Amino acid sequence: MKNHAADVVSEILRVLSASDRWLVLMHEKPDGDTAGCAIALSSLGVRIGKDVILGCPEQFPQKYLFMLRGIQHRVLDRIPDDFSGERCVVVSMDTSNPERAVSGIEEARERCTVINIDHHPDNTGYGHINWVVPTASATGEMVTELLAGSEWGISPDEANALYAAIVTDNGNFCFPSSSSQSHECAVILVEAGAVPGDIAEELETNLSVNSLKLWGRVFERATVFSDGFCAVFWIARSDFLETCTTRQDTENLVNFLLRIKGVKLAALCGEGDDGVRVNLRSRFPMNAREVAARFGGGGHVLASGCTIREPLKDALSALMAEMESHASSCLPSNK
Ligand SMILES: [Mn+2]
Repeated sequence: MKNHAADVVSEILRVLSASDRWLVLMHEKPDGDTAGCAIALSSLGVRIGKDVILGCPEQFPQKYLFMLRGIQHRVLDRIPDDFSGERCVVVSMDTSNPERAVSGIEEARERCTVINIDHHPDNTGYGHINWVVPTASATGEMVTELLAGSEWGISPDEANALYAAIVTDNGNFCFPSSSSQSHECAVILVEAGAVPGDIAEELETNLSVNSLKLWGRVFERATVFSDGFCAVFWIARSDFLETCTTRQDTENLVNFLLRIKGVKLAALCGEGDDGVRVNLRSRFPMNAREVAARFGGGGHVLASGCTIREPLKDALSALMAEMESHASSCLPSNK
């Protein structure tokens, strides 16, 4: 497999090897990619005798519990103060900035080495070692490369976690981000013991009836606008309460809007305690990240997000106006 960055990879392996205590972190609202990467690296740490903490900024999502295979995780609201010294390393997975990480990562930087492994193009480079590969379809590809290139190899459980990380982020190799590199990683992981059929079953047959009831409400509200190029739907806080669901039941829900013929820019607005969380998805030539950036958000060109601190109704109309103006700037010939 072609090596993205031999120097940084060997530097990361050197630091991991030299450190006795690893704190491996997932980002807020953990998705399959951050969870799979953090679990795989934690599993490696346990396997080679390191003292490992797998840290999650909030409750670990039920649907990814299958990846843990006995690896303990801890919900952390802050990086522990005693995590300090040259034998300690923090590894932040798939996390583009300190705000999305367990809090205190910038202070921890003064006390120990911070490694930042990510594929978000807007990564702020907050680590001592920053390995950012925007062309990777998932951070899982990078961690596959890291482990495959190490003396420790990849165990079957780690291979399963990394395979799940990759397929959840690149839509089962269907998103434009999927590359020959993605498929090469799949070969490495299957040879290391990943079982794609089992992972697909874990990932695809885990719905609760409550989440379907939530989705039913949301689908009912689908609105297509801007000459059929844009689509939105929304969730009020009361929908979560009445269907006994949480934001975790909405991961990738926005992708359904892109299945409407002709839609190239789609958004899901979810009302939360601290504003309206917006998930955006686009197809070329529309740029979801540009729209998210108008509201202070970020992410990938085709998949991004932001939070709008307005009442739901106002957030929705501001967002739709921004989407409409983006659509007309991208597709002038269609107007
Ligand atoms: Mn990712």
